[in-house]
Amino acid sequence: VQSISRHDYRPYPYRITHADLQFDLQADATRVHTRLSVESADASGQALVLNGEDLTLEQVALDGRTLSPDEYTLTENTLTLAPGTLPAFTLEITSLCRPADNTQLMGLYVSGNSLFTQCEAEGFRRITWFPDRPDVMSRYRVTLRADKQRYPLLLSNGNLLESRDLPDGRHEAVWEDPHPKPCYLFALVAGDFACREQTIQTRSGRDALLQVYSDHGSEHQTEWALDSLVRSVRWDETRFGLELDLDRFMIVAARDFNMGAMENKGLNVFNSAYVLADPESATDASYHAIEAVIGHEYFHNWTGNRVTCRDWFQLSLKEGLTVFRDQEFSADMMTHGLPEAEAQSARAVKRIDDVTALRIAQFPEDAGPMAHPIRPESYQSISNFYTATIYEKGAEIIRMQHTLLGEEGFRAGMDEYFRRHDGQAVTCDDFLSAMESVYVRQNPGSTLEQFRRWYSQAGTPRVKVTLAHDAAAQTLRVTLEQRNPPVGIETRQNPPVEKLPLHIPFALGLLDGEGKELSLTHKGVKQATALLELREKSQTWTFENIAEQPVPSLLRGFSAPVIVEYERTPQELALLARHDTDAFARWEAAQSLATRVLLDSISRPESGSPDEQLLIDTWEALLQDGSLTAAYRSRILSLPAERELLEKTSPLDPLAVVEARRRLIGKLGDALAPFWMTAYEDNRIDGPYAPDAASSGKRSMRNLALLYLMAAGGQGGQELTLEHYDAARNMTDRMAALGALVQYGTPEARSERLQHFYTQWRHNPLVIDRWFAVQAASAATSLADVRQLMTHPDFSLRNPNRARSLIFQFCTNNLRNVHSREGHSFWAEQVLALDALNPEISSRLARVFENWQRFTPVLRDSLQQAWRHIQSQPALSSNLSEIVNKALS
Ligand code: HT7
Ligand code: ZN
Repeated sequence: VQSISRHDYRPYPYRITHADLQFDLQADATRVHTRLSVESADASGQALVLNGEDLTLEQVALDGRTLSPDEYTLTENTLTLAPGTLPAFTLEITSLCRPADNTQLMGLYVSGNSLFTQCEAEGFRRITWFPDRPDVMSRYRVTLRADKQRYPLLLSNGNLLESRDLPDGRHEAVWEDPHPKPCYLFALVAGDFACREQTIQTRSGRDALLQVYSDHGSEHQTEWALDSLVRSVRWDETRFGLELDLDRFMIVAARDFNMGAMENKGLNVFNSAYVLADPESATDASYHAIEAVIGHEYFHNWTGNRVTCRDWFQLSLKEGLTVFRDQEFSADMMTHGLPEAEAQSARAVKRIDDVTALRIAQFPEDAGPMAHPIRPESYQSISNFYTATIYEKGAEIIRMQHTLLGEEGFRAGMDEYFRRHDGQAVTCDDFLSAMESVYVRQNPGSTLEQFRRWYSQAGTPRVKVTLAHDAAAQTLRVTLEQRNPPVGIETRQNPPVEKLPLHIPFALGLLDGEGKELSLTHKGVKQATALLELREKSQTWTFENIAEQPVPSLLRGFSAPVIVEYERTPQELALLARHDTDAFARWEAAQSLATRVLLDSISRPESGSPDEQLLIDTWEALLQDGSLTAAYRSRILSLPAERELLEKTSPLDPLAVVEARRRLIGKLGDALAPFWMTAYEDNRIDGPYAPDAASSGKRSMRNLALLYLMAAGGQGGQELTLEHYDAARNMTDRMAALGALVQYGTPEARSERLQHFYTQWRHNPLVIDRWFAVQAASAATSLADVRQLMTHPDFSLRNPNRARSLIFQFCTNNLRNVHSREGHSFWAEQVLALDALNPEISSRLARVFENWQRFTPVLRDSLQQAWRHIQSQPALSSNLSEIVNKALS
C-alpha cells in the first residue's frame, strides 16, 4: 500500500468552481449526474485527475460532447483527462453507486429505511468522480429525485430552492449551498423522519431555522439535542464572536454510523447515540456527551468549514481546535450560574475527565507503534489518523496556546485567524502564525517558533522536577528538565532522530508542611501559581522568602500534556490530597496515592501496601470534607481506571491490575462502610430528573458510594443495589445498579436483573447497546458468555454501535477475560470478520492491541500469534494493513 507524505503536497492544478449534482436515488443503484465547472489554475497544463471508488462509469462529456473511452483514462480509482487547451470547460459524468451494498458506511449508504452519506475523509469518491481533497472548494447545487413514499424527505446542504412532484410517485428537491466547500462536507439524506425545530435570531438579527430529524417515534427524545444546538449557537456568538452563517441548520440522527457525528455544512449527520435522550433511557454521561458532540459539530462550522484544511496532514487544525472549543463550551455550560467556588470545582471536574481520557487513550498511542505528531508526516490510510493524538493531544496543544496568550490574547488570535483565512483551506502553521502575531505583541522579542515543535514531534515529554531549598537564604531553586525520548518508528531509526526541547508551560504552586498555600516570589513578582515557561532542556527558577522545605503542587490544571517525574512520599501525596488549592492537582495527588497502593499490592501481593491505611484515612477525610462538591468528591474518591493503572505496570500485567483494583475497592468499601452509607443517603435527589452539573454530580457520588458498598461483599451491599435498581427513576441510577450487580453480584441476582432490563428495554436499540456493553466489560463475563451473546437475535456485526457495545467493550475493557490465548484469537477473528464488512471499524478494533509488545511474556507471545494470523490473511483492507504492518514492524 502506498504511503503519502506531507512534503509531497502540490496544489490541485484546476479549480472546480461549481458542482451541479443530480441524484436518482435508489437503495440498490443510485445514478449520479455530475456537472463540474472547471478552470485551469495552473498554466503548466497538467492532466485532470479525478478520484472514484466502487463506481460504475456510464458517460463522460466535455462541453456537451460525449467522450469516447479512448479520450480519457480509467483505472480502478482514477479517471484522467489529458491536459486540454481550454482555460475553462464543463465536464459531465454519469455514474452509478450501490448504497445497499455499502457496508463500509462511507459514501452513500443505507441505514434502516433511509439513505445517508459520509464523505470525510475520502467518501465522496464513493459517490461520484471528483478531486476528493479538501483544498478543492466548490459551490454545490444538488437535485435529489426519489420515490416520494419511501423517501418523503430529501435533504442536502444549504438552502432548499424548490421541491416538486414528478410522475410515477417520485419527487425532487433542489438544494443550493451558498458557501464554497470541499467535497468532504457534502451531505445528502433521504428518508422519512420526525422533525423538532426552532427558529432563532442570530446575533445580527437574522432568522435561522434549527432542525433535528430522527426516526418517527423518537421525537420525544430530541428536545435536549435541539436545546444543546441553541446553546452552541449562543456560546459561539458570545465567547468567539462567531455567528451562524446559514438560514437553516439541520441535524439528522442515523442508527448506523462509523463515528460520533459529522459536521457537513448545514446538514450534520449524527450517530443517534449523540442525539436521542430522555431521562428514562439516557444517562447523565449521554446527556453531557450529546451536548458536547452537538457543540463540537456546530463549532466546526467555523473551525473546519469556513476555514478548512489544506490537506489531511492538517487534520488537527480543525479537530484539535474544535475539541478545545467543545471542552470550553462544556465547562462553561457546567459552571453557568454557579457561585465562584462551585464553578471552579465544576471546571476542575471537566478538566479531570478530559485529562483522564487523554491518559487512557492518547498516552499509550504516543508510546506505541502508531505514535505520530499531531501533524503526521505520512499515512497510508487517512482514516487511521482520526486518533486521540490528532483530537485530544491536538486540543491540549491549543490549550497551551490559550494558557500562554490568556483568554483575551487567544480570542484576538482567533479573530486574526479568521481575518486572514476566512474561506480558505489552510495549514496548522497558518493558525500558529495568527496566534503568534498576538504573542509577539504581548511578549516583545519572543516568538512561538519553538512552540511549533509540538506539531512535529511525537511522544509524551517527561519533565523531571528537582527542588533545592536553602534554609539560610530562604530560597527555593526549582529545576525542570525535559526529556523527549524516541517513540514508535523513531526507536528504530539510525541515526536516532534528534528531538528538540519543547516550549512547555508548567504551572507550579507550593504548600507548607501544614498544607497552607505559600506564595511564589520570583524577581519581585508574587503569585499563588507561577507559570514557568520551560524552553531549554533544563532550566532553574529561584523563589524567594521560602522559610521551610515546601511541598510542591506540580503541573497545576495539567498545564501541558507531559508526564511529571518527581519522587514524593505517600505523606506528601496525602497532604496535597487534603489541602491543595488547585483542584486538579489535589485530585492528581489522591489518585497518585491510590495508584501507589495498587502498584505496591501488585508487586508484593502477600504483604500488600504499607500505605493502605494512609489511603483509607485520606479517603475518610475526603468523605468528610464538607467543602467539596458531590461531583468533585466522586472523582477524587474513584480509584484510577483499570486501563490507566495498566499503563503504569511494566510489563503490562492486566490480570494483576484487575485483581488488585477489585481487592482495594472491596477494602475501601468495607473499611469506610458507614461513610459510604452516609454519602449514599446525603446525595438522594427528590423531584424530576435534570442533567445539570449539580444533580449529575450528586448521582455520581451516590452511585460511587453504592459501588463501594456492593464491592465490600456483604449481603447488605447487594440488597441495597437491588433496591436502588428497583427504585431508579432514571437511566443513570438504573445502569449504576445494573453495573454494580454485573460486576460484583451473585450469579442469580445478575441474571435476573439483566433479564428484567432486557425485557423492559428491548425496543430501544441505544439502551440495548448498554445492555450488551455492561455485560461485555464485566470481569464476571467470560469469553464463552460473549460468544453466547453474539448469537442473540439483537446482535449484529454490521451495526457499528452494536459491534462497539459487545466486541470492542470485551476486547478493550474486560481485561480479566480477553487476555488468554482464546481471548486473543477471538479478537483476531472479529477483526477479520469486521474487515470484510467495514474497514473503518476493523482497523479500530485491531488498534486495541497495538501495544502488544509491552505485555508480560506469555500474553505477548499469544498476541503476536494473533497479529500474525491477521497478517497472513489475503485481501486485508488498506486500513487494516497499515495497522498490522506498523504493529508487527
Ligand atoms: N470530522 C468528523 C470525522 C468523521 C469521520 C472520519 C472517518 C470516518 C467516518 C467519520 N465520521 C465522522 C467527526 C468530527 O470530528 O467531528
Ligand atoms: Zn471534529
